Amino acid sequence: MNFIHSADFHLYSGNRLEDFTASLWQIANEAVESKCSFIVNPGDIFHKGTPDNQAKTVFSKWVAFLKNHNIKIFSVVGTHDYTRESSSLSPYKSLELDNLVVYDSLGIYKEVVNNQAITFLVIPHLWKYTDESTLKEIQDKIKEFSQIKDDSKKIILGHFTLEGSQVSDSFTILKGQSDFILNLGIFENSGANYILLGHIHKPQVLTCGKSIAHYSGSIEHVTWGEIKNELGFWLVNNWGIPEFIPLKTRPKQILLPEELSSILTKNKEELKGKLIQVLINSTNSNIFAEIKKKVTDAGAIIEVAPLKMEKKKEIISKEELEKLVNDSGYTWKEYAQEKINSVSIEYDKQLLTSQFEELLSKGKE
Ligand SMILES: [Mn+2]
Repeated sequence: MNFIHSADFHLYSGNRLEDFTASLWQIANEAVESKCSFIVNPGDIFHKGTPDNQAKTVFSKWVAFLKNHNIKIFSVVGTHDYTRESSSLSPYKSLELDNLVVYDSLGIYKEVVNNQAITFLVIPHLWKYTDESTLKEIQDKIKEFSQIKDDSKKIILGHFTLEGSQVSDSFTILKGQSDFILNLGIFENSGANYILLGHIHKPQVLTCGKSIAHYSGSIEHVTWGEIKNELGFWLVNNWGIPEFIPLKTRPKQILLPEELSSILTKNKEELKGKLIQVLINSTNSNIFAEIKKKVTDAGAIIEVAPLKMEKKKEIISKEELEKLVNDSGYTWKEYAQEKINSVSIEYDKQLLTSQFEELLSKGKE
């Protein structure tokens, strides 16, 4: 039996939905070609707890296609799917579809797929994650899970941060940082065949003793801070070791206005089909419009393949940032760390980290 592990779809009409959709279909096609019986998604199918119709349509078509190919989906409510009253997946759960299973609470679930018994231990996004009792509850479930001695395959599906996981090349989650962070060590005697996770957008494998955990990462870059992350998903053949299958995604490039000008003059073909972000150190919308016009005036690029420009968030100039850092008496690294530590929500922390990475690399030039 074969299956795919892919998390963090982040479907949202406001963020390059066609690019995310393209990734989704690569996964579906691979699932069919590799004769997968099911796909697991440990969280964040949608970017919003109340997803828009476009995003819902994309997902619904995907589910229908997989249904026609007799491929089941096991999904978990993630941070982004979650709202206090319900979740983006609640309507799907209510439909009781044959091929889409929605897990929205901590628990052990027994399933049968093509005559193969599978036991899932599911740890979705949990609202009261700071609660000591939540950790106790999870530990009790792991114990209960470990005591199941039957012929079923045992899979842990979770949407949380593991201590030691890498958000980006230069940022690793350490113990004691806020958010719902678990140590892989707690799964040591779980007896799980696989620990398949969502939440961290960089694909990676973490090990601790007998425990091996996989993050699939996201299916497209959700933020600009993530653009260095490789993109793909895990394919498991015949209950073997997961194999990383890369996704073909739109190339992206961050440019300073002068770099853009240079490319437009020398080799505008280079921009074809790329997603470009131009860093402008001004909030003046005229300047943004002027840059956009320059790109649009290159005409042929847009005609051959759409060149998109995402509106850049306000960003301070290199000089201003240097002054801020110098005045603070910190080194660049300390300054960035200080800013990152000042936010309390882990996801914001990750985004800020990614943004800082970008700022710092530009700042050093
Ligand atoms: Mn996510």
